[in-house]
Amino acid sequence: MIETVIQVLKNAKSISVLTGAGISVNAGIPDFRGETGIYTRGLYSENVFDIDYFFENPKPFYDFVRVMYPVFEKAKPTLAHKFLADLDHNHSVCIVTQNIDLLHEKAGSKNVIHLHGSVERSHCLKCGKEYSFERLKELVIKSAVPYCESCGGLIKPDIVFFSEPVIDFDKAIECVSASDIFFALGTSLEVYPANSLVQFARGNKILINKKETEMDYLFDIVVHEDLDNFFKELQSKGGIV
Ligand code: CNA
Repeated sequence: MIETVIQVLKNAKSISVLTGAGISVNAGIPDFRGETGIYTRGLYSENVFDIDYFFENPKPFYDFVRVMYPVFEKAKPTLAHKFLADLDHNHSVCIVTQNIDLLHEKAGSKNVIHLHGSVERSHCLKCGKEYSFERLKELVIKSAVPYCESCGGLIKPDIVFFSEPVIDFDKAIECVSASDIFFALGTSLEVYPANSLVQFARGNKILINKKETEMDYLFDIVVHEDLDNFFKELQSKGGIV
């Protein structure tokens, strides 16, 4: 299987990649639905990330922010993130990520579409005042729910909650449909519309995910393995480009 992926990579000029929370698990950021995921362990319910619930009761979401922002801050890119960043040297690469953790940028990837936004900035929902990652981290230590320092409005990170439209989906379709190969990495493919991108892919479709997904049958190559182990083995077999 690895030999086939090496061959496919060698022949490809343009590569599109859909990444999910699984690529950041080895960096210490838990996913939602994996073995040690946030939902799997019952740490937070899906409601916490729903926009209507957030407007009703933002406190549970900010309890998550208080715990997770320091984790996001400390996290370092994994071998898989670095492998993707290295592909930039000799290929045209476009990464569509469902992740909010900015680890692709930390690894050096240039062309990243953040379908679900990121933790980089937040805004006041009333006056639009911008807050940096750092500032929000400070505010949630001082109060259970952070309100705007200028107008008292509720602050919301620029991440996409359930029931909100995703960002740059047209660009994501363009990138996926224009590339020679499509990778889906570390994603359960349970979240729409990110999971529909596979239908726009042409050429080889490769899924690498620890657990089986309900969309495995749509891919040409499916590997159920830890991503870092997979790319380490691929590199050891000369599959670096
Ligand atoms: P998910 O539904 O939690 O699925 C993650 C998948 O990754 C699971 O099927 C796991 O089996 C698999 N997995 C876990 N570890 C590894 C590994 N080391 N190697 C290979 N596979 C692994 O997450 P999705 O991304 O599919 O769902 C989309 C959600 C998750 C988006 O809305 C994200 O914002 C959200 N999320 C993001 C982060 C982050 O930014 N790092 C963290 C948690 C959740």
